[in-house]
Amino acid sequence: MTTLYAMPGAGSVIAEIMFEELGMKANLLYPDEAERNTSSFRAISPYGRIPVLVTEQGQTVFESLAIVLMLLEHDQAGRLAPRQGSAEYAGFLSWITYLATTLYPAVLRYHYPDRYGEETSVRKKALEEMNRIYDHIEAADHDFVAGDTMTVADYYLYMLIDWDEEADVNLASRHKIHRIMDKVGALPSVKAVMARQDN
Ligand SMILES: N[C@@H](CCC(=O)N[C@@H](CS)C(=O)NCC(=O)O)C(=O)O
Repeated sequence: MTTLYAMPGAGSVIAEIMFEELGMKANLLYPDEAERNTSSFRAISPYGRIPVLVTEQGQTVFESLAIVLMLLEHDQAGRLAPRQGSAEYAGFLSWITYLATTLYPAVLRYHYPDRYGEETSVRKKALEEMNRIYDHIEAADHDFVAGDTMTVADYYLYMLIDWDEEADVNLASRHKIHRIMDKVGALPSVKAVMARQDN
């Protein structure tokens, strides 16, 4: 069976939502900080970070974006993303990569400012960057994050915004993102996954 190394309310949420959407059974493991610092865990996740996926074939995948792309191989019906090679695929790949490589790190800097420098200024700049990225998403000429249909990129944004402690203020005038959050949050898969997180 597929295994996911997870943490409640962490980057493993996106994989959990995909399992639900794809009807995949998975074994969820919750390593504590000490376990995440062991050499055996560091061998599968260099920074000791969550999430890590271990496929049925025993392949190990770290980094949430890599896990999303790996799990999309199980989406035979193409419900969660445009098919590779389609006209929409380039946009999908660009936007989900943008979230994973810009917004996710900004949210991490907001939550763990001490890792990056002087806390107040790191946090302030992280928040500014989060808002800049929200602006880019809001201004893009399509209804959802990566195009005119909902994709796993919208679920990914939902996960990141769930960690934004100032989301009420930050999203107040961003009606498109607000609407996307409402639609994603209403999905039974998302409701089920969020209900079992501890945050
Ligand atoms: N770029 C990584 C970031 C993963 C990450 O930072 N995960 C956090 C949880 S959301 C974590 O493991 N934090 C524990 C730590 O850094 O010690 C990804 O997309 O998977």
